[in-house]
Amino acid sequence: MTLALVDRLDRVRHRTVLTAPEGRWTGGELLDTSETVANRLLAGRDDLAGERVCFLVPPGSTYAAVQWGVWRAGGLGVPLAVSHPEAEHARVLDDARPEAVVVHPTLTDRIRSAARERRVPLLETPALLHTGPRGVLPDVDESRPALVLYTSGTTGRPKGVVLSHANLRAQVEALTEAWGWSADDHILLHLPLHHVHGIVNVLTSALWNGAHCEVLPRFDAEDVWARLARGDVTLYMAVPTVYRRLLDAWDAAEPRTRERWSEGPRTCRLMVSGSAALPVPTLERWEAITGQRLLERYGMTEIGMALSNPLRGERRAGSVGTPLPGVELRLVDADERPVPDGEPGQILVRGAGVFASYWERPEETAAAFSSDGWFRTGDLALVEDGAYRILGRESVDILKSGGEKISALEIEDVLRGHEDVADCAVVGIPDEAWGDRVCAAVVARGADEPPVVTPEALRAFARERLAPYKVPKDVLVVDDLPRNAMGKVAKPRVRTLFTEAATPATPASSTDPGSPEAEPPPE
Ligand code: MCA
Ligand code: AMP
Repeated sequence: MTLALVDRLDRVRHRTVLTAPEGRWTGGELLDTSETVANRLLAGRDDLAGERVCFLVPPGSTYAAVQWGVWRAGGLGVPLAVSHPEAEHARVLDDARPEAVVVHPTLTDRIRSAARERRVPLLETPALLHTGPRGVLPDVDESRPALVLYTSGTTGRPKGVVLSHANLRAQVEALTEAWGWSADDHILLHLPLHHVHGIVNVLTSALWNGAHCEVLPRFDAEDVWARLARGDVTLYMAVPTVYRRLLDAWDAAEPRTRERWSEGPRTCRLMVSGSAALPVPTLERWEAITGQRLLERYGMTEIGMALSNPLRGERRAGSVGTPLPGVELRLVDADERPVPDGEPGQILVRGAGVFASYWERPEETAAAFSSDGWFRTGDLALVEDGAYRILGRESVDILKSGGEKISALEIEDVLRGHEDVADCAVVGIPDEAWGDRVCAAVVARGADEPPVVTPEALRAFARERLAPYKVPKDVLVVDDLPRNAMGKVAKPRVRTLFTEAATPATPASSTDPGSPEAEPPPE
């Protein structure tokens, strides 16, 4: 059986489906190149049979050809983040144990030593795309695993979420129906391609529907405005930080430029925001400037998209709407009994889009599901006039910055590895631009005056070991961490250290429903 993802591309053999820094590709070109990649990866074997293939490739048509090629060879794709340092890649290699890493030559330096130390072969993309021997590609059943996406959790180190082809299909079909995707759509893509948002909501949905996906090499607010201003983009999806950046660029522009920029989005049929709470002032300002009322939706790596405001009908500010087609959702109390409308509860989700397991973590997988198969999201919400409002997360240790999920515990583990750090606590401070601003309070080892550990040295230490968005933006060296009666670090009081130290203060948007201030007492 051919994968539906492949069949769908076959229907648009002669249409342009990708515009990327490498050029324009039709569905047929993407299919042919992914077949070459699949044959090269198979190297004479019948089926990769779920072997992991990591790939470190910038967003573009090569990325798509590699991803589709891994799938067509029966492999399990593990996309690596182009912004991450080698230490993060090394941890993924240790966890996923891939049989190979496909790498774009511009990124080889970022993974060469880690791969060599682990004896994982590196396959560079130019060679991989060149036609070689052709063989019969395997039949890949939809129940087979397709992707491992790494996501931060409450247990420190990121864990791999295994999504099957059937999960991806269910997620894409739900969005196709709810958001009215068609082959006439043209979407811009500048989101990173190691997350569901960029991979499923944008790239895979576009290719599934034979639409045109235009890949920008990176996010640049002026470039995005210039593209939108041409008036041919029909769909746009981004995180709240991106909309905020676009608003800042608009504010800084000349009146005539503003006028031109504002005209472009008026021809879009839909603009979507998600991955973090959309502050109401951002929604309102965007509508005032562009005439577009953003559609806010809610999702998670483990489940894809679950809740969405309607395509047609009222898009309510501060609300994430109602369940998407095929998604079952309930709110429960601490005993996992459903709560009545108007009362807060944890979101549980069931459905064909929901993942089945974390990669090689049976205990964490078991803990993530209730006995009757509901996935525990750890997010709190309530139902208000028939629509869901997200209240925040149960754990103070999960932060969201610029749409990136971050574990405070993971950062603390790394900082504690610095020889001059005795202890530390990482918190998220509500921030208009980032959502949560990652901040670290650090107790220095020894009694030097002034302390030997400086914020800049610690940030440099973190930068070598962690993704850029996990590097604390502010570091405060303190004598002691505030603790509760049980001796546990009191994170709300750690937050106060930063809000008191801030000059001028950076107040949270009072209308931001995802602000950690909205969480219940965390201890
Ligand atoms: C970059 N920096 C960040 C972030 N991104 N700091 C905190 N949070 C971030 N997200 C750092 C840079 O390393 C740099 O640090 C400084 O901030 C300024 O960088 P800048 O060049 O301005 O940033 P950028 O490269 O323009 O990136 C900002 C961004 C990007 C465009 C908002 O973070 C982004 O694309 N975020 C989207 C992530 C996403 O797709 N999330 C979906 C996952 P320094 O100055 O120290 O060098 S959630 C998901 O998939 C679920 C299913 C869902 O619901 O969608
Ligand atoms: P990730 O694990 O990176 O997929 O991030 C998923 C998390 O992002 C969810 O569990 C929520 O906490 C958060 N999230 C996604 N969309 C929204 C939204 N519209 N409003 C508030 N939080 C959101």
